[in-house]
Amino acid sequence: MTHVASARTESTAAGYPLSLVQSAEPLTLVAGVDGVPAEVDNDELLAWVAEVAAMTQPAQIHWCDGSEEEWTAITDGMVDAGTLIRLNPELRPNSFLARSDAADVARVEDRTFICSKTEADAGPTNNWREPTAMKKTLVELFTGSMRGRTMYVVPFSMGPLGGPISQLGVQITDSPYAVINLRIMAKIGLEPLRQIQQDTEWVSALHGVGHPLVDDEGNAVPELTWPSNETKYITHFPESREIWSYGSGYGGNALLSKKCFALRIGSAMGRDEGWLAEHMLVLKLTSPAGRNYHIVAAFPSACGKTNLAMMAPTVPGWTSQTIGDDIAWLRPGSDGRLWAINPEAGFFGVAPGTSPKTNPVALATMEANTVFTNVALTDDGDVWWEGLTPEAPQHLLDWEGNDWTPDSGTLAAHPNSRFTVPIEQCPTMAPEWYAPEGVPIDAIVFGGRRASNVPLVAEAYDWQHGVFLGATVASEQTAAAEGPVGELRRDPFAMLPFCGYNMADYWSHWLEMGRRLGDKAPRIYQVNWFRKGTDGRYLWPGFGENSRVLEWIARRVDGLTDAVDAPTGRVPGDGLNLDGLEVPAEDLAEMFMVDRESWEIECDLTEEYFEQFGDAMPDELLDELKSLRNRLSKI
Ligand code: GTP
Ligand code: SPV
Ligand code: MN
Repeated sequence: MTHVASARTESTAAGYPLSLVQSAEPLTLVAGVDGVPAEVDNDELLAWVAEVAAMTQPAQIHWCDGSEEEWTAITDGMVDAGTLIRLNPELRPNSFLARSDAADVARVEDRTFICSKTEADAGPTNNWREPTAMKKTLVELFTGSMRGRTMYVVPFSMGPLGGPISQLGVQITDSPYAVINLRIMAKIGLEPLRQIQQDTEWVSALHGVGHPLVDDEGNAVPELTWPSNETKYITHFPESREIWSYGSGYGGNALLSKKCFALRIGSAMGRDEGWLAEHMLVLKLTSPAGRNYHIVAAFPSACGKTNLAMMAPTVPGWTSQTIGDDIAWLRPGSDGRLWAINPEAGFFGVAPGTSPKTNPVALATMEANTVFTNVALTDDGDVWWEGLTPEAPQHLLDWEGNDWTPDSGTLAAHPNSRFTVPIEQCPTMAPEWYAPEGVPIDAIVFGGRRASNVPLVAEAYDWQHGVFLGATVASEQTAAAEGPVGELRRDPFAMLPFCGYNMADYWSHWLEMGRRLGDKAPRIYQVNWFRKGTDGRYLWPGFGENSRVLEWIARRVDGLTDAVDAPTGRVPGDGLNLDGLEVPAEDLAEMFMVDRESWEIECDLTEEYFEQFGDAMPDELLDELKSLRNRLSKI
């Protein structure tokens, strides 16, 4: 470990406004000396770590090697400090429960900023801050913010190490919770560190919880079970490929490899370099004849990506394997097709609703080596959440650590409580997860939570129409972000909170990708598992039965089944395989019903939505809106 307790002053090093520096005492780090790994072969990295240490003034620096011993040391340390609870090792070996602060339970979209040079580049759907002013605010907040803490330096690879689609990053954090989660979510340690050589491109990601253990006067400040700060900033600098996140320890706010890098910075990289970074699951579906189909699907947060990625098909003879449950990076390959990898190495999945019925694969995945956050604790030291069992245990400690009984009238687990677990523990993991070049994509699916209007499945007429389907996704908001749960909001491509640049430019980039792929482009579909009847019940059984929809998509891809033209896209008619499924004919009809009046209202809302993008709005999507209106006028 590198001890820098004496470096109690701000850095003069490049990049920080000099006006903030009181008395500079820059720190010099040298590879192989004082706990800096000999593997470090990038001067910029050394300088950055030194600058951050001089600014944040931690008690020590720890470079993570990603080893088992390191995991054990960190988890033991947290358990001793009371910031992590070890679960019963007989029931859930090497697994832990973390309880967050009640004010730090989800992504904070109103505190998330895209700091591109111009506001137009961030676009109307992102919060924008001028980069220099934002850095000044951040430097003030980060100054001294790690006093008394260990500053961890975590090198990581997104995607299989050394793969052509993979990317490298380094997260600095003062949160051991973030470190143990990162070790599950990405490939961390000395191997990725070795790959960051002098000229290698890498993303710097600085994270601080904002709760120093020593105050400005040098007095000790008590530790908290979940250190965080009321002031939160989740900021992105797409031009310099930097992330600065302050004040939150939770999920996407703190595991910077995930939404901040793989989606927000990733999407900006994709725009510049000709690829796509998407909020998509990746799965491999195999027919009874052994033909493999690779499908990506974009659904908004907590709308069923993990479920579909781990689905157990109910259609006889079909199997499904998991490649990713949240993020896909897609690139045209040398064969002209679109190839995808899952850049993550683990799942950060929603716990509530996960049960032997809805997702047995997820339950098998988390039998050991799992970090749970904000679920309930059973009396025998295991975990519980709403939906896990039909009946709740008689006594629990809820996600805040309070006694709980079924009569409490509160939720035992937070609705955005999560499990973090390595993909390698997933019994349905496809071996292709390791394939550096990824898998060739056959179909792209868009979906959301829509109680009305949107049919169970529809096929886009062509790529441009598919981009329109993606651009017009709306979904009922879930607990994955702070905000009014249940309210219908636009969430284009399920990327509203994750697009690192102007959403209209992002649509243009997708249209351009379609032109580049030409007749090798995957087909595009829209699905909706959440349509409700007038009585408020879900019309479609969902979960494993969703395989019926994927099977129809697979047959369409191979030209083995016809489809019927409908206003919002091509639909199966009587082409869905419903053998053995008891869904009343009226329900099925309702799932595909197109109500002209409510669709015309939807078109008006789309027009209004598109208007905010002004000149950046691609004409192709305005044309698609006209075509939709035209098709509706004929029914
Ligand atoms: P993020 O990790 O937040 O990006 O979300 P995700 O899309 O991976 O969410 P996840 O799969 O964990 O979604 C969980 C929620 O969707 C739970 O409330 C599930 O019960 C519900 N869900 C998933 N699939 C279905 C389905 O086919 N039908 C219905 N009705 N609900 C579903
Ligand atoms: C989401 O909200 O879409 C997630 C969880 O996948 S988080 O990583 O917290 O963003
Ligand atoms: Mn997500």
